[in-house]
Amino acid sequence: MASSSKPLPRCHESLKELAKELKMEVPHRYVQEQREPTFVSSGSLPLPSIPVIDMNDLIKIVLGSDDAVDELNKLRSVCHEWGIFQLVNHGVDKLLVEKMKEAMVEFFQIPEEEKLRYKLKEGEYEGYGQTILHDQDQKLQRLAMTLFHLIGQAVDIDKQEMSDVFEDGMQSVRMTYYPPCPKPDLVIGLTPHSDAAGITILLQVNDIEGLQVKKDGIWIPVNFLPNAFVVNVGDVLEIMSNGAYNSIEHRATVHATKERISLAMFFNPKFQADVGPAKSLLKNTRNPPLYKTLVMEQYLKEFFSGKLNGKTFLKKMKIENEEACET
Ligand SMILES: O=C(O)CCC(=O)C(=O)O
Repeated sequence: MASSSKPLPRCHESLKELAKELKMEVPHRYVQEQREPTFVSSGSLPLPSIPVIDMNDLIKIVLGSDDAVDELNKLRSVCHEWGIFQLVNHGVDKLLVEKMKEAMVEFFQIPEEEKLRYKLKEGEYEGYGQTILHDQDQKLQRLAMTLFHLIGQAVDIDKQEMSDVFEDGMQSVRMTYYPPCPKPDLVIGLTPHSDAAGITILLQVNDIEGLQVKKDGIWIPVNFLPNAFVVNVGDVLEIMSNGAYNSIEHRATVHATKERISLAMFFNPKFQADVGPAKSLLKNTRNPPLYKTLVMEQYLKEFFSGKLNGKTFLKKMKIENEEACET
């Protein structure tokens, strides 16, 4: 699943095929007239780095250690201020991650006709999803569930409520191939958006950077740490936390001469779960709900009925002041 459709028009040729045909000109339909500029570091203004969360430290909380409170506080402030972090020591075997990456590179080399078998339906993405994750699936789900519990605990959402929403929830994958583009400054690889999911775990398959996140109105490139998973806070967590967390708006750029491949794994609530401010949180904090509640099925329908456009869908989920007075 995930945040859908770039404003790029749907076209029958694949991006890889198109890239082969490209000489020096970018077809007009791919040109982004008004791309917001990227942060440029200088001596006095170094590139802000995405916070790092160490799973080994977080695990102490799961084990019930009292001296791990700082780690939980760090997780809360990172999810609030950034909505993205690099997770190190995540426990997923390095070799298996390498295998997944190799499988993805191979996937993008298979003939187009064969690849079409995996293509997502119209109205979803111009990317491909498939079960390359097979071997890793359970480990990744367990990791995601542990993160959900900790992220919930950090803002006073009951563990049981997180389990009720996310245990055996929907998981989906998007692999995206970004072909080299002779004029990278003119195009955007993936339109700015936040993910509809609870969390997204992102992997970059080769070492070509391209992910950028919007922090305090500025687009910052993400330098992936070796062996780390980049974890995005999605809209569902912003809603469940009643705004204590912020989903991260991100986009992807393309490289002038090199292809880039990314894998986004989306961890979502169950189809029947309510997506709304967590009941235990509202009770524990006595705050009024700032977002509406929709059943996940309906939430997804509404999300995918619009175009990818920053965090506009989330705005629609917000309860306006007058509505709040009525409830
Ligand atoms: O390619 C990337 O690094 C980002 C991918 C992404 O944001 C997505 O698939 O939703």
